[in-house]
Amino acid sequence: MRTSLFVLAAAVTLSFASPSMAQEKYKPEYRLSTVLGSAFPWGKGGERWAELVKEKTQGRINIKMYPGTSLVAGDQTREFTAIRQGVIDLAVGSTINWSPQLKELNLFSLPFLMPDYKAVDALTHGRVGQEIFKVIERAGVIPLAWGENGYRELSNSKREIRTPADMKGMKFRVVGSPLFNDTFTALGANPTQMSFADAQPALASGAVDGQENPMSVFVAAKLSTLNQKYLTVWGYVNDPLVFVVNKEVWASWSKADQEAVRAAAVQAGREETELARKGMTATDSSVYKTVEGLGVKVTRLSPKEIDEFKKLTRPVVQKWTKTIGADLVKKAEADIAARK
Ligand code: X2X
Repeated sequence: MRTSLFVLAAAVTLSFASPSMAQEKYKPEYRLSTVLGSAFPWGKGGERWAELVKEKTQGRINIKMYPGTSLVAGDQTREFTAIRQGVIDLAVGSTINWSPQLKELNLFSLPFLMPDYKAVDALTHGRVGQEIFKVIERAGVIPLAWGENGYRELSNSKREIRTPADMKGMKFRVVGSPLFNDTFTALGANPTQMSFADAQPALASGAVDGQENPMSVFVAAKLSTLNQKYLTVWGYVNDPLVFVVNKEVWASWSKADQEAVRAAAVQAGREETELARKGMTATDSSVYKTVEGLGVKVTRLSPKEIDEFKKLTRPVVQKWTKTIGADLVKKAEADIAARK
């Protein structure tokens, strides 16, 4: 009796005192989900996070990346639920793909909300970003840092698009948030929702005429070889990424390791965002030239031309503001107006 009590006491003391005991709860490998792989800034960001975590935790936390949302059989819109349930340990995910579960995330998909990168940063790195993080945390997932997929530009196989009339009846693949259906319908086009994996054969076969994705995705996924000969730069939506960890996994790590994972996410997010914006800044617009070099007609719209699209999608903004929350949208608009 006395001995067993002693053993028990010793075990309890040890489990508090010895970090190596706590470490036994660590998994040999953690699964990180992304939609896009290492040919894209998004996937590079995921890999960089894993690399920095390994370094900062001296190998205690070992992350393997699963691109193509393969842990949910490619179904991007189920990714958030899988993170919550622990099927996925970590993710670098798009606000678009998680918006079916978290209605506030539709904020970033409101058409023509964020006119430039400063507007994006005013949201993600301001009080709106903090509020969004609270929403994610309330849903049982730990948010750590922001990244970026990028401004989503419009491509198609049929003709140059300069006005909404040019989109009339054109079939577009859109991502899995119903907000995109509303936007494309308001513009007179014919949207169809499908995953990114399904989009590529659909573009190749001509089942759909066009799609919308960032320039970096257009280039790395070689969309010009999938009949995409016209590209309109209209900057209607930017697609931020969020670095997150499953709650139980997070709780299983020591405080020091949690902070290491967070710092790694912040650094990887910063580097990833820079990469996602490369060649699309005021001083370097080389990406557009690269795409023209692929035989694609690139049309860059003036603010006045963009206004026509904006006008037609205003009812969509009004409708979805109710879903997202009028307060949050108002804050976002105010912070964008006040951006430096
Ligand atoms: O599916 C897309 O278009 C992509 C890759 O950009 C997202 O995951 C939002």
